[in-house]
Amino acid sequence: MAEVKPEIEVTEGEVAPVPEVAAEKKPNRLDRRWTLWCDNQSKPKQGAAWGSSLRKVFTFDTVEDFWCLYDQIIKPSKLVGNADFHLFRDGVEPKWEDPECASGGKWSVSCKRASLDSIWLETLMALVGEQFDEGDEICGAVASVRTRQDKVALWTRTASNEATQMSIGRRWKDIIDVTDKISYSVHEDAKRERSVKSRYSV
Ligand code: MGP
Repeated sequence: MAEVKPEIEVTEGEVAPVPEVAAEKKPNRLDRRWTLWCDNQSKPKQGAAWGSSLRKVFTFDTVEDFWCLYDQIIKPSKLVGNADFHLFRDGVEPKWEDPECASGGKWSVSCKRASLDSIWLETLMALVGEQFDEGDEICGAVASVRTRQDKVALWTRTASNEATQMSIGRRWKDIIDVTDKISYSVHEDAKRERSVKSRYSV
């Protein structure tokens, strides 16, 4: 009987790579690493500083890990009242005090509970999929469950750059497909006063 030659030569002890399978299994890298955080402020401890219940959930940098996380974790609409999800660039804390956020602000949209999950998912995909021309300006996004009205916010880095913020706001509004006006507020203003006037709107 004629000897059957393997298509890929292997020496003893080596594992032959099968090109197609190896290519399929290679993870799809994202341009950046992202971290999901959760903040459950439903039962705040008396005297506890804001942020003391903020926890890192998971950091990822592949499409596969993003979808795995998304599938495994509860949707924001199922969070208890007064809780938040934050998806931020890895290394940036979802706080006004973080150096990347300190001079920034946020675009925010109030929504009914029924639209919270879809707005959040569209926003997540826009972030990890780098759908903003000004990607370096984006710090992250927050989904907030509140008794009054739920909210999703997009945090950006340089509040003073009106042209950049307007461009991001228009793009985000288009992505999440809302028709009502959305507005931009500055973290520095929020630090000073409870009722914050919006700086820009689209
Ligand atoms: P919030 O959670 O962003 O808004 O901030 P919420 O709960 O929807 O209420 P709103 O009516 O103010 O929009 C609520 C409060 O938490 C703020 O007024 C601050 O006292 C505090 N807080 C929120 N953030 C995001 C920060 C932060 O980054 N740093 C600090 N030090 N306090 C914050």
